[in-house]
Amino acid sequence: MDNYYLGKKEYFPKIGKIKYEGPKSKNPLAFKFYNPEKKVGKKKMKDHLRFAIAYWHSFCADGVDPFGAATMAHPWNQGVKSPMEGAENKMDAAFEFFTKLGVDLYCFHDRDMAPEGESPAESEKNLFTMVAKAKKLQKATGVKLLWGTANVFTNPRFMNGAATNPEFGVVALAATQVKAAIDATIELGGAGYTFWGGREGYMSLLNTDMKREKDNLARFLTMARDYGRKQGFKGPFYIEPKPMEPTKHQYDYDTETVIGFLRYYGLDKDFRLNIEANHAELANHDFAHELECAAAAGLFGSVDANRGDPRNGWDTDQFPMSYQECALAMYAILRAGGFSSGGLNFDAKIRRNSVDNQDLFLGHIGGMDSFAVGLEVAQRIIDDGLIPAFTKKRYASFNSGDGARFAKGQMKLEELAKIGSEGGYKKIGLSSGRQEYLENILNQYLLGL
Ligand code: XLS
Ligand code: CA
Ligand code: CA
Repeated sequence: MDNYYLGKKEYFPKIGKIKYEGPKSKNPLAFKFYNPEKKVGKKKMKDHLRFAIAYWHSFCADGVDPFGAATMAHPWNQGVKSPMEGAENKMDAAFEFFTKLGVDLYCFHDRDMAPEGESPAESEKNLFTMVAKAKKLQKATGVKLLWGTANVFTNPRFMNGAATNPEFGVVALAATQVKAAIDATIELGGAGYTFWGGREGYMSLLNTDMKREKDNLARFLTMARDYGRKQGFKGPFYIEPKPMEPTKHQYDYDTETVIGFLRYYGLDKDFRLNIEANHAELANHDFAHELECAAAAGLFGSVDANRGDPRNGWDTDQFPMSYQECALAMYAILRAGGFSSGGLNFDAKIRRNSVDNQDLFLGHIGGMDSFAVGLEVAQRIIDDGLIPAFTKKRYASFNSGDGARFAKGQMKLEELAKIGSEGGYKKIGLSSGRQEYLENILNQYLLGL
C-alpha cells in the first residue's frame, strides 16, 4: 500500500516509506545499514532486531523539562475539543509513523494511549475505547504490541510509590490500573507485560519500612502474575531495573538485584528482565554487563534501547548511536539465543530543541542503523570465532580431569587444597588475558574487516 496513514489526516507529510539505500546514501530519510530483509547468520535483520517504538516518548513527550515548557506543538494535539479526540489523533499519528518507518512493534503505558478520567471507571472506559481503535489499526497495518504497562508514577497520588506505598488505598488504586493494563495488553495480543518501578523505592530511610515495602511489592507482582495467567496471558512479565530517578533509591536497582528479588520471592519462572541501556549506565554498569547478568541467570527478556550521557547522571534517554556499544550488546544478545518474545524498544526521545517534523524519524533511523551495524559486528565476532575461541580456551582446565570434577561438584575443599599445594604453583596463573589483542580485533570488525 502506498497510503501509509489511515486516519483523517497525514501527520508526517512529505515523508514516505523509509527505505534502505546503503552506506553511501546521502538521503537523511533512508537507512544506511538497516536492511530488514538481509540475512545475518540464520535470520533476517528485522527478525533478529525486533524493533519497537515507545508510544510515550515518540507521541506524548513535548519537550517539557524541569527548567522549561513544551517546545513541540504536536499536530495531533492542535485544535482538539476533548482529550479523547487528542488521543484518537495521536493514535493515527503513531500508526502512520510505525508504518512509514517500517517498524511493526510498539510499547505503551495506559496513560500514553488514553487520558485519565475523573474516576477509575472513566479512565478504564477511555482506555478500552482506545484499545478498540488500536486493535483495528493493528489489524489494518500488521503492527503488533511488544508489551504494555501501567503508568503508576505520574499522578500525584503515587508520590510515595504505587505497590510500595505506605497507604493501602494507593496500593489498591495502583491495582485498578495494573489490572486494566494487563487486560488491555491481552486484548491487543501483547507479547509481554512490563513493570518499571519508578517510585517503588524511597527518598529517606527515616520514614521507610524497607522490608514491608519489598514484601508488598512482591505480593503485588505475585497477584498481577496470577491474574494475568488466569486470564490466559502466556507471555513473560518483565521487570525493568533502574537504580534511582525519580526516587533516591529504587528497589529494582540493577539486574543482579532484580534476579535476587525474583528468586527470593519465587517469581523467577514468570518474570524476566527488560534491560535499558541508560539505566545500566545510571547503575554504573555497561549495557552489555546487564545483558550478560540476565543471560547468565536464564532471565534475559527484552531491551529498552537508548543511551545516556557520560557527562551527567540523568536518564537522558537519547537515541543509541555508538556502534561499539550496540555491537557488544548484540554479542551478548546473540549468545543468549537472541530475542524470543522480547525486542528492541526505542525508549528514546529526540532532544527538546529538535522540533522539526523529520527529527523523530531521524532519531529512529540512526538508532536502527546503529543496531544493524552492531548486529553485523556481533555476527562477525561469532563467525570469525577468534574471540569466542580465546574465551573458551581460557577455561579449558575445567573441562577435564580434576578441573571437571570440581566443576561438577565432585570435590571437597580438602582435596582442592591438596591439589593446590602440590600443583606446581610457581608456573600457574600467568597466562595473559590478552585484552588489548581482543580489543584490536573488535576494532577491525567494527570497520567491517
Ligand atoms: C523510565 C522507564 C519507563 C519504562 C516504562 O525511566 O524507562 O519509561 O520503560 O514504564
Ligand atoms: Ca525504559
Ligand atoms: Ca529511561
